[in-house]
Amino acid sequence: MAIERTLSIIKPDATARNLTGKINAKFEEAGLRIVAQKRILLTVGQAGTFYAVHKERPFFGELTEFMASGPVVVQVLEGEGAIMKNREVMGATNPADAAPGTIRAEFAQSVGENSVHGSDSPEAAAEEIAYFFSGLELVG
Ligand code: 3AN
Repeated sequence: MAIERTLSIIKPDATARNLTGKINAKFEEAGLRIVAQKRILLTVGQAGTFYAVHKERPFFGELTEFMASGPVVVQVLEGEGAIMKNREVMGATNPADAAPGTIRAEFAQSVGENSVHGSDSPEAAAEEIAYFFSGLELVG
Protein backbone atom coordinates (compact mmCIF):
# COMPACT_ATOMS: atom_id res chain seq x y z
CA MET A 1 0.00 0.00 0.00
CA ALA A 2 1.19 3.53 -0.77
CA ILE A 3 2.59 5.96 1.77
CA GLU A 4 -0.09 8.58 2.40
CA ARG A 5 -0.54 11.71 4.49
CA THR A 6 -3.70 12.61 6.37
CA LEU A 7 -4.87 15.59 8.41
CA SER A 8 -5.63 14.95 12.07
CA ILE A 9 -7.05 17.34 14.67
CA ILE A 10 -6.93 16.77 18.41
CA LYS A 11 -10.12 18.59 19.43
CA PRO A 12 -10.75 21.02 22.34
CA ASP A 13 -12.31 18.37 24.62
CA ALA A 14 -9.04 16.41 24.45
CA THR A 15 -6.61 19.35 24.77
CA ALA A 16 -8.64 20.54 27.80
CA ARG A 17 -8.10 17.16 29.47
CA ASN A 18 -4.34 17.13 28.69
CA LEU A 19 -4.64 14.12 26.37
CA THR A 20 -2.39 15.22 23.48
CA GLY A 21 0.45 12.89 24.45
CA LYS A 22 -1.80 9.87 25.06
CA ILE A 23 -3.52 10.37 21.69
CA ASN A 24 -0.20 10.86 19.90
CA ALA A 25 1.03 7.61 21.45
CA LYS A 26 -1.94 5.80 19.82
CA PHE A 27 -0.92 7.15 16.41
CA GLU A 28 2.73 6.19 16.86
CA GLU A 29 1.89 2.72 18.19
CA ALA A 30 -0.15 2.17 14.99
CA GLY A 31 2.85 3.09 12.82
CA LEU A 32 1.68 6.60 11.91
CA ARG A 33 4.41 9.26 11.95
CA ILE A 34 3.51 12.78 13.13
CA VAL A 35 5.36 14.76 10.44
CA ALA A 36 3.86 18.17 11.25
CA GLN A 37 2.03 19.50 14.30
CA LYS A 38 0.92 22.81 15.82
CA ARG A 39 -1.44 23.97 18.59
CA ILE A 40 -3.78 26.77 17.50
CA LEU A 41 -7.03 28.45 18.51
CA LEU A 42 -9.56 28.56 15.66
CA THR A 43 -12.20 31.24 15.21
CA VAL A 44 -15.78 30.07 14.62
CA GLY A 45 -15.37 31.32 11.03
CA GLN A 46 -12.20 29.30 10.44
CA ALA A 47 -13.87 26.19 11.90
CA GLY A 48 -16.86 26.82 9.61
CA THR A 49 -14.65 27.00 6.52
CA PHE A 50 -12.93 23.77 7.52
CA TYR A 51 -16.26 21.98 8.11
CA ALA A 52 -18.08 23.64 5.15
CA VAL A 53 -19.17 20.20 3.89
CA HIS A 54 -21.42 19.96 7.00
CA LYS A 55 -22.94 23.46 6.76
CA GLU A 56 -26.48 22.21 6.12
CA ARG A 57 -26.38 19.71 9.00
CA PRO A 58 -28.36 20.57 12.16
CA PHE A 59 -25.27 20.28 14.33
CA PHE A 60 -23.14 22.73 12.27
CA GLY A 61 -23.39 25.64 14.76
CA GLU A 62 -22.68 23.39 17.73
CA LEU A 63 -19.73 21.83 15.88
CA THR A 64 -18.07 25.09 14.84
CA GLU A 65 -18.56 26.71 18.28
CA PHE A 66 -17.09 23.64 19.95
CA MET A 67 -14.07 23.61 17.60
CA ALA A 68 -13.41 27.27 18.51
CA SER A 69 -13.98 26.77 22.27
CA GLY A 70 -10.35 25.95 23.10
CA PRO A 71 -7.01 25.04 21.54
CA VAL A 72 -6.76 22.29 18.95
CA VAL A 73 -3.65 20.43 17.78
CA VAL A 74 -3.57 20.15 13.99
CA GLN A 75 -1.20 17.56 12.64
CA VAL A 76 -0.17 15.64 9.55
CA LEU A 77 0.16 11.88 9.97
CA GLU A 78 2.15 9.84 7.47
CA GLY A 79 2.34 6.12 6.83
CA GLU A 80 1.19 3.22 4.69
CA GLY A 81 -2.52 3.67 4.03
CA ALA A 82 -2.48 6.50 6.59
CA ILE A 83 -5.96 7.82 5.77
CA MET A 84 -7.83 4.60 6.55
CA LYS A 85 -5.38 3.52 9.24
CA ASN A 86 -6.04 6.76 11.11
CA ARG A 87 -9.81 6.24 10.80
CA GLU A 88 -9.35 2.80 12.40
CA VAL A 89 -7.23 4.19 15.24
CA MET A 90 -9.82 6.97 15.83
CA GLY A 91 -12.84 4.63 16.01
CA ALA A 92 -16.48 5.35 15.11
CA THR A 93 -17.84 8.93 15.26
CA ASN A 94 -20.13 8.03 18.19
CA PRO A 95 -17.93 6.75 21.04
CA ALA A 96 -20.72 4.34 22.02
CA ASP A 97 -20.06 2.52 18.74
CA ALA A 98 -16.25 2.79 18.76
CA ALA A 99 -14.23 -0.43 18.94
CA PRO A 100 -12.31 -1.12 22.17
CA GLY A 101 -8.82 0.37 22.20
CA THR A 102 -9.64 3.14 19.74
CA ILE A 103 -9.08 6.81 20.65
CA ARG A 104 -12.79 7.58 20.71
CA ALA A 105 -13.64 4.49 22.79
CA GLU A 106 -11.05 5.50 25.39
CA PHE A 107 -11.29 9.29 25.39
CA ALA A 108 -14.34 10.73 23.57
CA GLN A 109 -17.13 12.27 25.65
CA SER A 110 -19.99 12.32 23.11
CA VAL A 111 -20.71 12.22 19.37
CA GLY A 112 -19.87 15.94 19.19
CA GLU A 113 -16.99 16.11 21.66
CA ASN A 114 -15.22 13.12 20.20
CA SER A 115 -11.58 14.09 20.70
CA VAL A 116 -10.22 13.73 17.16
CA HIS A 117 -10.86 14.50 13.50
CA GLY A 118 -9.31 12.59 10.60
CA SER A 119 -9.58 13.10 6.83
CA ASP A 120 -11.87 10.53 5.19
CA SER A 121 -10.47 10.39 1.61
CA PRO A 122 -7.32 11.28 -0.35
CA GLU A 123 -9.06 14.36 -1.78
CA ALA A 124 -10.14 15.56 1.67
CA ALA A 125 -6.66 14.87 3.09
CA ALA A 126 -4.96 17.02 0.43
CA GLU A 127 -7.45 19.87 0.90
CA GLU A 128 -7.39 19.74 4.72
CA ILE A 129 -3.57 19.56 4.96
CA ALA A 130 -3.31 22.60 2.66
CA TYR A 131 -5.82 24.48 4.86
CA PHE A 132 -3.49 24.33 7.87
CA PHE A 133 0.06 23.77 6.59
CA SER A 134 2.33 25.28 3.94
CA GLY A 135 4.70 23.09 1.95
CA LEU A 136 7.59 24.55 3.96
CA GLU A 137 6.13 23.09 7.18
CA LEU A 138 6.07 19.54 5.79
CA VAL A 139 9.58 18.20 6.08
CA GLY A 140 8.71 14.48 6.35
P1 3AN B 1 -16.12 11.86 11.53
O1 3AN B 1 -15.44 12.94 12.35
O2 3AN B 1 -16.11 10.53 12.22
O3 3AN B 1 -15.63 11.80 10.10
P2 3AN B 1 -18.51 13.22 10.51
O4 3AN B 1 -17.67 13.70 9.35
O5 3AN B 1 -19.81 12.52 10.23
O6 3AN B 1 -17.66 12.27 11.48
O7 3AN B 1 -18.86 14.45 11.44
C1 3AN B 1 -17.95 15.49 11.63
C2 3AN B 1 -18.01 15.95 13.07
O8 3AN B 1 -19.27 16.48 13.33
C3 3AN B 1 -17.84 14.80 14.09
N1 3AN B 1 -16.47 14.49 14.39
C4 3AN B 1 -18.55 15.35 15.29
O9 3AN B 1 -17.70 16.19 16.07
C5 3AN B 1 -19.65 16.19 14.67
N2 3AN B 1 -20.92 15.47 14.66
C6 3AN B 1 -21.27 14.46 13.84
N3 3AN B 1 -22.53 14.03 14.11
C7 3AN B 1 -22.97 14.82 15.13
C8 3AN B 1 -24.18 14.90 15.88
N4 3AN B 1 -25.19 14.07 15.62
N5 3AN B 1 -24.27 15.83 16.85
C9 3AN B 1 -23.24 16.68 17.12
N6 3AN B 1 -22.07 16.66 16.44
C10 3AN B 1 -21.93 15.74 15.47
